[in-house]
Amino acid sequence: MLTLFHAPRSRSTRFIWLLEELGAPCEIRKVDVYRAVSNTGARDPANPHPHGQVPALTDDGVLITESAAIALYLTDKFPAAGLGPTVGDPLRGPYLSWLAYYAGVLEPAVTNLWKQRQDDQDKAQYQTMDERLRATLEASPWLLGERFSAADILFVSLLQFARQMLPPHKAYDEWLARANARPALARALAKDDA
Ligand SMILES: N[C@@H](CCC(=O)N[C@@H](CS)C(=O)NCC(=O)O)C(=O)O
Repeated sequence: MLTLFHAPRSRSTRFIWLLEELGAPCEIRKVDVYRAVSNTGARDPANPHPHGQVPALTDDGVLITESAAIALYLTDKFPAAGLGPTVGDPLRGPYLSWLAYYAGVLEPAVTNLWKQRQDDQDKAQYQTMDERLRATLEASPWLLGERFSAADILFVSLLQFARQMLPPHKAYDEWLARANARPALARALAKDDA
């Protein structure tokens, strides 16, 4: 039994989307992550995430946290949906690389940009990331070429939240538009704050 610990319009929304893409049954349990709003300083005791954040996923009591890990866990658990290349597939390496790139390169780069604290090295790294992503998306519709995957969901969901996290460019806008047209996303958004 899967349970997703979720807050509307947050990083857990992307997993309602992924679960819809996978056709995977899952209980969605809303938790409070906004300690400042609730103004108690306490974590929501219903949230098993060790930092009191979302997303968190449990599978028969086993806890999985961190977006890249949750994406890999779910696509491995439901391989028939084809949302993540499995071991032995030549795209497995690129898939793992993009998931790790999301957590290790994109998230820190856009956080520095967002908080306006980029030094020269951060600016250079951001530019390198932009060039690599653009080149990938100018050559193919998705990060893995013709194949849509959970890696696209991680990256695109950041753009859905704040398009300005990547520079203006047709390749990004078209990527976003392709992803936004997916019926599973519309179903997910209907459940986001239900
Ligand atoms: N590295 C984590 C980041 C999770 C995260 O920052 N979640 C935000 C919501 S989008 C959160 O729970 N913020 C509330 C808090 O930190 O107290 C992941 O990718 O899963």
